[in-house]
Amino acid sequence: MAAFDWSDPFRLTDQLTEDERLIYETAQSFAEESLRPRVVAAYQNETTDRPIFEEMGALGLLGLTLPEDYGCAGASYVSYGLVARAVEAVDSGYRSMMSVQSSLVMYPIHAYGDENQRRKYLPKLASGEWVGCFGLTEPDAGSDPSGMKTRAEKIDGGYRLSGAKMWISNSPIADVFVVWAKSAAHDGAIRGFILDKGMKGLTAPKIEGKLSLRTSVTGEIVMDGVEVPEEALLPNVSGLKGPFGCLNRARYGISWGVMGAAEDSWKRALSYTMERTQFGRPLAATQLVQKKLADMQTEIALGLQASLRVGRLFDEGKMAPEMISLVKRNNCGKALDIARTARDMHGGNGIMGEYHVMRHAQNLETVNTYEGTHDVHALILGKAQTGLQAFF
Ligand code: TGC
Ligand code: FAD
Repeated sequence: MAAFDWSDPFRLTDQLTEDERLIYETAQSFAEESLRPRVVAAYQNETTDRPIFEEMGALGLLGLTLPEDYGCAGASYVSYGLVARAVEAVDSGYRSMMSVQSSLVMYPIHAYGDENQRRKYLPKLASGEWVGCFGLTEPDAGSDPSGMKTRAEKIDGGYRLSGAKMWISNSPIADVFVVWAKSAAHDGAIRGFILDKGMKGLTAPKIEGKLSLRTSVTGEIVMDGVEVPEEALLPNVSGLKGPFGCLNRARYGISWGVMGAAEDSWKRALSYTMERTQFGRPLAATQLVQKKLADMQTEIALGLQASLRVGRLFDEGKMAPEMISLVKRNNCGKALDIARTARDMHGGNGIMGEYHVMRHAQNLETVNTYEGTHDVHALILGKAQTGLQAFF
């Protein structure tokens, strides 16, 4: 009979390739040695540390799955998930910075762009010299991006973009803006455009006062008649499947990432309750606490195993978006419950920054909402089962 490893119940590590293990260890060392020491102050002061992009770039963590020709690692989707897990074990905001750059900016430029666009943007985004953002959501179009008002109008030699995007990760510090707009020249279809910082009429004010995801800056993108050349259009995709293709990748990464935040919360709850004595014995010696720990261990083991399965299917070209909805939704919901419970198990200390658990819980409120809310993913899964559209 094999020994039971309580911290890796299904021996996930044994299911990884040597390369995947190495990438995970690299990301974990970076996250714990470089990100962990600054996260409490960064969260409290709501500061986004731009050099983190360059640090991630130097380790090859940006655009991880894209080809080496563009300065990327050409690694598997399982590796990408493992990086998200390692980084989000420290903070969801840091994972957000990494996954927006990789899945929502570099991926569409690679998948939908032409060779000139790839050569111009990807190496600098891979190194972290340039920061990217992805503008889909608008003040009046969140869960229903088809309701977007941003318009691209054809002008001589290019397009004029007008509209506003809301809740855009990285936008106030971005050099590169991947923006989705309805284009009259393409029968009103949603098309992607790459905008550069400094273009006339383009601004990206910061959204102040978030109580969640405070290490990752969020802003608007305001386009007041921004004129872009023809070369700014992403030529190889039309319609909502463009942004959704990017979201598939980011949502998949999130399903791993939130398990990292959950694991950190669980292990902190375990060590805290082992050490904290009340009523003459460790809290961990009580039945209620052990049940909570068992529930955490179970949901994390199942969630990681599910993400690994989806990652393997992704790498084999057999991914269906509904699989991603399933793991994004379930893992976010479970991680949020785990972080809230871990906060509770820390008693009063649980509200303090240095114990990390309340920050995870606050962050996971956002992660449960962005990239398709928990309920929107339920409707996607409901539609897949019934064939019935229940969005409206
Ligand atoms: P629907 O009619 O279902 O589809 C329209 C077209 O899109 C295609 N499609 C997909 N393609 C690839 N992957 C997917 N997952 C796809 N889902 C749909 C579909 O085949 C169709 O193509 P075609 O060729 O027939 O035109 O679209 P709908 O308007 O009814 O959409 C419904 C719904 C609710 C599923 C969708 O709108 C949705 O997912 N809403 C959630 C919005 C969302 O996730 N927003 C995310 C914004 S970005 C963000 O949050 C970044 S946070 C980043 C961070 O900091 O980490
Ligand atoms: P709404 O769509 O108004 O939803 C409000 C509530 O109604 C939710 O509970 C939802 O589940 C529910 N609801 C909606 N429709 C239905 C329905 N048909 N049936 C039942 N219930 C429904 N977007 C980007 O484009 N780029 C980014 O980089 C980005 N980063 C973000 C960073 C942060 C910190 C945050 C908070 C958001 C970010 N977003 C980004 C936006 C995010 O994707 C949206 O907030 C999300 O899609 C939900 O849209 P909404 O906020 O408009 O909520």
